[in-house]
Amino acid sequence: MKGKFIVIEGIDGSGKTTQINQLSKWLNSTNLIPENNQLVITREPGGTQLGKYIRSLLLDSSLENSPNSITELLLYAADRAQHVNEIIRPSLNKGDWIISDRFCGSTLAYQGYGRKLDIQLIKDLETIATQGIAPDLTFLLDITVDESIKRRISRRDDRIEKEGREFLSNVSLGFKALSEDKKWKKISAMQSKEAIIADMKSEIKKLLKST
Ligand code: T5A
Repeated sequence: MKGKFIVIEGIDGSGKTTQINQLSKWLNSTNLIPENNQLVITREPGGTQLGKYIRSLLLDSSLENSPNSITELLLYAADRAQHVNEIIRPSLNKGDWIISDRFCGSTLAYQGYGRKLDIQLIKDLETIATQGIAPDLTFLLDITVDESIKRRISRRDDRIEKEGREFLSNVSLGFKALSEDKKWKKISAMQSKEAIIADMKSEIKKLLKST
């Protein structure tokens, strides 16, 4: 793969969107991305047209009969398979850079540690959906569960956010464990927005030096 694939993970409200906007401005103002290539900003679920439909099925909190845990897992896997095939693989082959708001780590954290689904099953689906594509760099934006709840107080919760504090605490523990296992770059997202972006820029520069 010629391009670079960067993923931002974290619990709800950890500041992923905020930091992706900042990173995008910064990267587009540098000459780090080769001249004939571009920066692709995307997300899961919902990075493709099909994925947008899947996203609304997954996050709609008004559904009378919401998806059961296995259906939910399969919908996230279907969204990812489409995303990898339609956006991620072709962009990386062209040499483009990708920043994705969430990827496989979110499924391990939410459906594995949150829903307590079988981790091996999740990994098997990950293999099917990604066909070997993996990020070059994953950031975990780490905030406390209290801070996550505080930052989202004025907004309506989606179906996953409605699961509440205990679920989110398990997801948060999952992210911390994954970040150690998988050597992600864990950044305290309790810092100012400026301090967080400075840490991220420095890790991206290190990635480029090492490749
Ligand atoms: N999901 C996803 C699964 O269960 N399994 C999976 O496999 C996948 C891929 C997706 C949902 O689906 C689940 C996880 C999610 O519940 P999403 O759109 O990714 O939904 O959901 P969120 O993570 O909730 O996205 P948000 O947009 O709500 O959160 P962000 O992007 O992390 O946070 P952001 O940047 O919008 O910031 C939130 C607020 O905090 C402020 C911002 O101004 C904003 O008001 N803020 C800060 N405040 C103080 N200090 C800072 N440093 C701040 N940074 C941001």
